Amino acid sequence: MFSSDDTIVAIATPPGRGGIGVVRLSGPAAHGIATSLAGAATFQPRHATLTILRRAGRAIDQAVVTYFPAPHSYTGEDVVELSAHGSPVVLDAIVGASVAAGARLANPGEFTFRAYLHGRIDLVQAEAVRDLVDAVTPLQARVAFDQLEGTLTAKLCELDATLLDIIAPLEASLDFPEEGYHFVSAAGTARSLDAAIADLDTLLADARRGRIIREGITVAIVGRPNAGKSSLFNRLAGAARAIVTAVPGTTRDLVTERVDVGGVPLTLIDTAGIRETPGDAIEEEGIARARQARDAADVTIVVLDRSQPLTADDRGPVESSSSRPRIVVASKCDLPAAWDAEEAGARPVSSLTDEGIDGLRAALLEAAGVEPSRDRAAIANVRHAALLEQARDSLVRAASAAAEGVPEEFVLADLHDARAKFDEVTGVRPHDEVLRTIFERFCIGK
Ligand SMILES: Nc1nc2c(ncn2[C@@H]2O[C@H](COP(=O)(O)OP(=O)(O)OP(=O)(O)O)[C@@H](O)[C@H]2O)c(=O)[nH]1
Ligand SMILES: [Mg+2]
Repeated sequence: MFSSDDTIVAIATPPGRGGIGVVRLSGPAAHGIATSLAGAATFQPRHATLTILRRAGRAIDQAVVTYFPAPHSYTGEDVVELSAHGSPVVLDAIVGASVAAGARLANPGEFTFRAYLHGRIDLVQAEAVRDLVDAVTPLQARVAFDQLEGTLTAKLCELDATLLDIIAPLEASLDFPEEGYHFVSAAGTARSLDAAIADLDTLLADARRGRIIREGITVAIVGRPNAGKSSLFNRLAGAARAIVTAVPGTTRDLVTERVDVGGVPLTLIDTAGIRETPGDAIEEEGIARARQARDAADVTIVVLDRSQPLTADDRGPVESSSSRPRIVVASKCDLPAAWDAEEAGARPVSSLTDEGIDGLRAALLEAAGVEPSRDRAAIANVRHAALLEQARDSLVRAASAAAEGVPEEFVLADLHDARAKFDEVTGVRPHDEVLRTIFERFCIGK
């Protein structure tokens, strides 16, 4: 995919201006290029050296040069970091001088790819680097950092060791083909496999939570006209985004806003009030969109006005959302109650006084399946989840084959398939296509 015997260069800090900007070189010529730019004989490993970088004798900038000899560097190759003043003009000039001295411009993700290629990190960790750089909430950053620390890889190693323990006696009994299942009973194998499947299930159960942390969830706010949906939306969004009036049927279009709730990015959607007999064609279209938003959302908030008696128009939103994650709120709880919220299983909230709003935020995370206090490594990556599902299928096949006393080689074939999927997650057996899609999504300089 990428060639890796040359020396690459890129600006490692974000585009724009800053106090400092870093240009990174990696490859066999990194040290030589840096010394030629600095007019120095050599740089001491891992020492910050203040020097002046020049191109064709003309000074570009003063910079701090740090040399990390292979293999103790980010990429596992010789790496030099040049910290100069953070001006795009200066940094471009340093990159240009490096290229003139023999470096090549790095492709997106190429530094991390080299780290992977030289065994400094596995594929899960490489993906974690990208997720960490891309994180927009503190929780996303923490989950990514857990993966960078190798939490998922460690779990997969444990599972793999369990599989090897099951495989070894099966392989051994293959050497005695006449009788079958020599060193282990078929039922015992099936039992061990069931335990391994249960372990994998725990890991997969976390995958949904991981996806939510990474990608966030959509929350649709629905209810009859004038129930207080837009007011609640604005309160949760922390800004007066949607129009609020005393006129029923104020909201027509869907209004969306991204908010961070407990580290999870939420896309809130305010919708038109749903009623059976819309006033006009515009309201009718608004209601159709409200229904679509409700059906597509991960969680629905159904708003019932507690200050008014319930009507037939309240029943629709309650009933249509009952089979999916949803929260029923009793709005305007600062006003005298027309019905009993507790009896109706609704959480009292007031967008005016803020009562019940914090509790609602926590309930949203719970309804989405993210408990904010849980502190486990999560599979945040669709690629990982898909591969582990496939591994699970193979294990289930192997377990039922063993339980039926099917000859060992068939059980073994499925077990080897499952291990191959584990290897694919960590990148022991990568496909070029997979590598390309993973590293393409990096930015240059990472
Ligand atoms: N006292 C009080 N009034 C509220 C509260 N929430 C909303 N209201 C009032 O109820 C009326 C309707 O509020 P909206 O937020 O526009 O209701 P909606 O459900 O978006 O209405 P539509 O967009 O027409 O479907 C407005 O007059 C709000 O001021 C609340 O918590 N307390
Ligand atoms: Mg509204």
